[in-house]
Amino acid sequence: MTSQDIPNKEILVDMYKKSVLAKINDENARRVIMNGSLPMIYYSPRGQEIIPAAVSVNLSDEDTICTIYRGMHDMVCKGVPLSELWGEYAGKATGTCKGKGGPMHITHPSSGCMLTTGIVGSSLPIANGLALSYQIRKENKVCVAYFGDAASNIGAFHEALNMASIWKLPVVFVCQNNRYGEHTKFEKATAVTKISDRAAAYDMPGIHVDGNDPVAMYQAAKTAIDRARNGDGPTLIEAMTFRFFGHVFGDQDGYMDKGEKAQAMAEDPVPKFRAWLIEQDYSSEQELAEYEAAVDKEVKSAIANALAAPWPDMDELNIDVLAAAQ
Ligand SMILES: Cc1ncc(C[n+]2csc(CCOP(=O)(O)OP(=O)(O)O)c2C)c(N)n1
Ligand SMILES: [Mg+2]
Repeated sequence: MTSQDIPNKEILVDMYKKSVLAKINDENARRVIMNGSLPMIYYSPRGQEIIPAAVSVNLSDEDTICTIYRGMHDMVCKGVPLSELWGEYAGKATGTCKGKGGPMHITHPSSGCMLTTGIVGSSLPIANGLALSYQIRKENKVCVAYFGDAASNIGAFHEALNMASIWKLPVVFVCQNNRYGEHTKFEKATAVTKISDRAAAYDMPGIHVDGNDPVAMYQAAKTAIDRARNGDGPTLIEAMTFRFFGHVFGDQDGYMDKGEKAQAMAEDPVPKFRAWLIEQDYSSEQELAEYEAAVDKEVKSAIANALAAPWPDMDELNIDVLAAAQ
């Protein structure tokens, strides 16, 4: 590791701001579901904020991501505008996909969010396709594929790693290992102890990292993104984390070990990062509190605007589709 790999104060504060934006956005999502103002299916990524925050500070505006149904943090950290994100969650004409995608299919190419998918494992081969286009066009861009631990047991994961390796694609595979795939414990469904070990089978580096540790996660992301950008090929990152709210928000968590969730929540990575920044004198209570209040206001206003926005026009049914109805 060189001194360049140690994030400076500005990067650390930027990373915190991204992670707390994700946390506040999630808190508001759960609030509007619970109070009945926005009935939507929601896969909370709460607890996993540090991973996309650390990845995103290493990406340019032109770089892209492909993510999954649990990708709200990944999207806001990459810069998908809150107004359009919430418009899509609410199924309104103001959404990223004009209300035709809904919560599981957010796409916003201008901020680099190329795909949100509900098909487990499919973010990886699609990220390969994007990365191949950057390579052919000689664009200095990188694509990040986010996915979960259970996705590493799907065929598409293995096919994508193999292809990315033989073609040295500018892609980074970021596995957010939150210890569960739906209602099944990671250890029960996965043959390896470390998913990062699977990288060896495809002749690429595999990094196993504490995804809740901001500095370690930053270094892992930087190493992999620099490698991809320099033309040296893909990396598999396995970022260890924990999912606070069950598979789909509202599930009763009966399949989880007693106490493991409480323990993970007691170690909440976002307030921990906040306290560390203040303790190290990288930021102040006042600066962070002001930012958090402003972000909360911004999220609430995006939600209010989405709820008040019009539904898509009926004509939209025949727009953006391969074949229009006669
Ligand atoms: C191809 C496919 N198989 C099965 C499912 C059903 N399914 C939805 S989420 C999920 C678990 C995925 O877990 P993981 O990859 O760990 O991601 P997480 O939800 O924990 O973020 C499964 C099996 C699906 N959506 N797609
Ligand atoms: Mg999982």
